[in-house]
Amino acid sequence: MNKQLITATLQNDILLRAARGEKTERVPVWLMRQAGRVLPEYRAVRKQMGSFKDLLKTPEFACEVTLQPVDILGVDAAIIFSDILVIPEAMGLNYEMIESKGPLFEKTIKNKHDIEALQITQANDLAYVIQAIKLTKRALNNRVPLIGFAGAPWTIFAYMIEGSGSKTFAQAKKFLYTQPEWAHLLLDKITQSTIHYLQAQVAAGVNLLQIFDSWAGILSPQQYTSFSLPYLKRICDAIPQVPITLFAKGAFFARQQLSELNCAVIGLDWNMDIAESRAMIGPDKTLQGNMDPCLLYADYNTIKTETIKMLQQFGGHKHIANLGHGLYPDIEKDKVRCFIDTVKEYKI
Ligand code: 1CP
Repeated sequence: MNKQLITATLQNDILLRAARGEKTERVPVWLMRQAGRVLPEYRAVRKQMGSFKDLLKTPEFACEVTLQPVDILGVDAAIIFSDILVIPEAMGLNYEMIESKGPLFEKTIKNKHDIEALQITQANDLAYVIQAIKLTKRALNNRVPLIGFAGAPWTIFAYMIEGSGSKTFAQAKKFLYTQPEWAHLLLDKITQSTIHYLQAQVAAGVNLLQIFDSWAGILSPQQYTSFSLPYLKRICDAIPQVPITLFAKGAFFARQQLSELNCAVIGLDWNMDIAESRAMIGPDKTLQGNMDPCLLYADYNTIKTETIKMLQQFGGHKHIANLGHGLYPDIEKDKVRCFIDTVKEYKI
């Protein structure tokens, strides 16, 4: 029964086919942060739950908000409602999500001793996420694929050192320059934890994985080569079962190196030129992205014409349409739908 559930055919598998590089009848589409404050339906569940973390840790509600964009917006995939910060928490660093400010950790990593005290996450440590995935798979009833995700080791490292969001992540970068050996030890522990966590997500039924390296762009090319790419490589090599998307925001300098990793899809942000990216990455990988999220503040006509221009530049194949970063919470739902409908109506 369980095996049947996992191998059952999806009614809409266009996103998976595009991720595998197959020709598709149209361009598939989903949006980073598609579940969230953009939807009044999300805000209602969120209000009922009280805090963001309570919502995250209640599988029934996490499942409900994961399904919302599939039902309301018509996207070609669901992404499990969770956060990249569940890994630092499982390793021993508790955080609070402060309303309209972002995450705040009680304790940060300062030295070797702090790193040694961290646990390596095991497959069953994040049972609430795994339970949410299982519930969501059942509720989706094979309509569309389910995307699992985690933060890239460097991005998780940055939050663990800094203790909150930051414009520069100067403390995290200082750690790389002053304590490189311990930085590698911490990155290794995060990588092991992330691999266990992603393997558990795959076992629970996710069809594709995305790794968010949201703070890739603040590193120099040399630092990225030393402190991010080897860990991304380990993750890609450890999970051959499902296609992996690497989204390294701002890492325009690393596009060629990313193309050498065992991933199926590379996410582009809106600063990255599409033709230049294709030339650097080569013909094999599927590309995802890359509309400026702010386009969705424009009028409907502008949204349509700019979306069509983007689709033409990607060329129709080996492309998964998305924004170049997450949706902003104050964008109108109908504008989001306009972007999605334009992609779905576009004739390759
Ligand atoms: O109730 C709310 O609206 C809180 C806002 C919110 C939401 C909706 C946060 C706080 N996290 C999430 C969910 C979330 N986070 C998803 C869900 C699935 C979906 O995409 O629909 C995902 C994939 C994430 C991933 C995530 N969390 C990233 C990587 C992607 C990115 O935006 O670069 C990062 C950096 C975080 C940390 C985080 N979580 C929340 C906030 C406000 C932040 C950023 C803090 C900062 O600026 O440093």
